[in-house]
Amino acid sequence: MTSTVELTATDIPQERRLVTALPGPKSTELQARRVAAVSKGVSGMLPIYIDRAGGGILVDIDGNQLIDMGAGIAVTNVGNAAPAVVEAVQAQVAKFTHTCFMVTSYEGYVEVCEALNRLTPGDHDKRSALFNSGAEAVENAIKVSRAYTKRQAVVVFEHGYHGRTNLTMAMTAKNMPYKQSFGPFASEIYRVPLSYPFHDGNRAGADVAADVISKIEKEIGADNVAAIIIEPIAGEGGFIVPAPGFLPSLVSFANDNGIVFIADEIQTGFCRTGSWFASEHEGIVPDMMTTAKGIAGGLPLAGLTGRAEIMDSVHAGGLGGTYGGNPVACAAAVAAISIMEEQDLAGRAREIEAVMIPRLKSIAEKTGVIGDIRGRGAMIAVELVKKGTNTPDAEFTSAVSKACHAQGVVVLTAGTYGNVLRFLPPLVMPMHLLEEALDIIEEAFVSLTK
Ligand code: PLZ
Repeated sequence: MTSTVELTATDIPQERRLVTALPGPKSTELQARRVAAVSKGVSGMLPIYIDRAGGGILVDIDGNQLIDMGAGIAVTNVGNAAPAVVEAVQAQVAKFTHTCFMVTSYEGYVEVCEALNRLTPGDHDKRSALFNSGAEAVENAIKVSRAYTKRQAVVVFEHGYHGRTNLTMAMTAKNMPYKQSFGPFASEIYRVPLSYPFHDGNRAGADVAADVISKIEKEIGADNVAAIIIEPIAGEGGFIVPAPGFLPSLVSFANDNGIVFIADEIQTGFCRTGSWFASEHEGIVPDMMTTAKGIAGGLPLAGLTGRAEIMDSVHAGGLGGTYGGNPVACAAAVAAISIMEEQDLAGRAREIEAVMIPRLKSIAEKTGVIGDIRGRGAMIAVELVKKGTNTPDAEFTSAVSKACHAQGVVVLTAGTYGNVLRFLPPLVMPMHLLEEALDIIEEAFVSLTK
């Protein structure tokens, strides 16, 4: 067990500080090396190279200190290089780095599975398995659902994102940049509409779900469906929170028809939305859940957790991989989970929401270009539109994001239409830095709408 550490335990001063223009000379030099060495297929949002990070700050190699409003895409929920994580990793890495859990086992893997079984919704008997990446967890969720149900069809949603491997590309909605020219894609994937209140005229969740169910029955046949998989809040799709009732209706349809209901909580999990998992906000109990990102404080680890009878329906040896549940990543996860529990980081996420929402509302009123403010906890976004309409404005979104970057605030974009500015601060973000980031975001909006 890790000892209690202070909320933002880092020796990096928690202040934004620009000592060069961005990018600075050292980053510029590295960027040239990158272009010569790294495939162009791997894009980079900011040509800034990081030296150290902690709390709410990223320090680049030129000494600039940036406010981190992205947490490496919802990963460093406990902060970067959180001392308890560092300590656990250092201790483990000095003992052994790898055995392959399928060859000779170790406690850390079991401990992470126990934690997942305990923390995910529902008090039924559960089992878990560990993998290296979110996409790999999703792939395995589909494998297990198909083995359990002896059916093949998989239902996915518009605006959904599940990864970049071949199966998960088929499951991901957006073509550019994820799928373009990478086909052929896996078969037996069926896409249905998502409840998207801002763009569907605020239709009731149960009504949209009824349409989805009818579509499944007419076009696929409920008894051909192995799994329905959904992000309780669509992440890459633009932090779309489905209308209340949408998720529960789908869960009861799945339960009534022997379909495995999978919540992809890879982005929403681990206190991000103000509870351990976003499924809890609607009181749903998924049959299976995929997790990754926030689970291990930045080390690569992913989990698949589900009802014991589903998870144990696979033949021995059917699941695995060389590195899945690597001991160093497991040690990091055990430490990160302790931090989240001891410091009530779900409560912190709710505090972050309480600060952000009124500030974003005031920016919306001042500028008229924010059509929707949404999300939960420390997973908040604004959807940008042409003034007075709900027509997406991707160009303006990119301009705001660039203006924030130039001032040393790392914000991310998202959304099917590229017009969503999303905020995913580490949950240990000091409040004064959050306020400063919001000041800079506000300045960017105000100056660009003048
Ligand atoms: N499911 C819900 O959010 C990863 C993708 C970044 P991996 N999201 C960030 C990018 O452009 O590649 C994600 C997710 C949800 C699955 C995944 C996939 O997780 O760990 O990136 O494979």
